[in-house]
Amino acid sequence: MSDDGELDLNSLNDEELVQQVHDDLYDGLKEEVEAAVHILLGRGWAPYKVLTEALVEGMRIVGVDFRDGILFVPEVLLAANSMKAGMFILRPLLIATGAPRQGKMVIGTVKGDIHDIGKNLVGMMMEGAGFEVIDLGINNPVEKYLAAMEEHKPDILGMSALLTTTMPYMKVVIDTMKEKGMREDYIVLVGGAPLNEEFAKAIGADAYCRDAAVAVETAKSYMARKHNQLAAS
Ligand code: B1M
Repeated sequence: MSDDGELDLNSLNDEELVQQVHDDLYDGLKEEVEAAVHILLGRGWAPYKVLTEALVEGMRIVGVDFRDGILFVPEVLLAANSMKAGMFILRPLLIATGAPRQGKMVIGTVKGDIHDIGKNLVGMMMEGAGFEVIDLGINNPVEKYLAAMEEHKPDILGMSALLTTTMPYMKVVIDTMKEKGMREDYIVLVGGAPLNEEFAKAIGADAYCRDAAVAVETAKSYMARKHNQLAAS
């Protein structure tokens, strides 16, 4: 503690500082979260480690108390804004890996759903892995996905949903792609907390991605398959 009673984040060891980020995220203290992210990076932490151990884990704790009715939407919004501020610092570091160009992905959160932290994270990690990412934002109706595929001609369509009420909309998009005879032209990857592999299979997606790291690995392996098929034909 400093003389004026303020906690000096620099005085905390790594473990205490990560704990403090969880608390500050919970309390929606954006500036404190930003300061701690800078300190952890300054101590040589890899951006991905800061992201997962400090920010994502902090948001997981927020999610538990949101579910249990201890936190409410306004508090969770503040926590989300603090998380985004931390992610904003990490973004250039995560995407500046100089990875060779892998392919192109259009990604968006489905209609009726405004959760975007996970989608943003997937976008960042994909960029870091060498993918060009076109982010459609939140609350996307099928028309918006179709227009983006037409305009950008991506290799991959990524969809995110965080609500059990919005995840079925992914099937609407995939069914429309089938009706238009364009389903086979794209690799469709889906993700979001309430999804699982079974659901992805049932709606006709190519794969479910549990988290951003899995999304990158899955995208890479599908791109390799696509290139092999093209080479063989
Ligand atoms: Co919402 N919310 N929320 N919320 N919220 C959840 C999802 C909930 C599980 C909370 C709970 O009850 N425990 C619950 C859903 C319950 C259900 O459907 N079964 C819920 C609810 C109910 C609601 C409202 C209905 C609340 C209300 O109004 N009464 C409302 C809905 C609004 C709407 O969308 N129409 C609402 C609103 C909000 C806020 C606006 C306050 C805020 C969102 C702010 C924002 O995103 N800008 C919010 C938040 C923050 C959450 C929790 C707490 C955290 C979500 C998050 O950012 N996680 C969440 C609790 C939880 O998920 N446990 C909750 C961190 C993020 C890194 O993880 O998003 O899972 P995640 O993404 C991961 C993977 O899932 C995966 O990779 C990501 C990175 O590793 N992934 C993909 C995600 N998308 C992918 C796409 C891919 C691949 C992988 O494509 C290839």
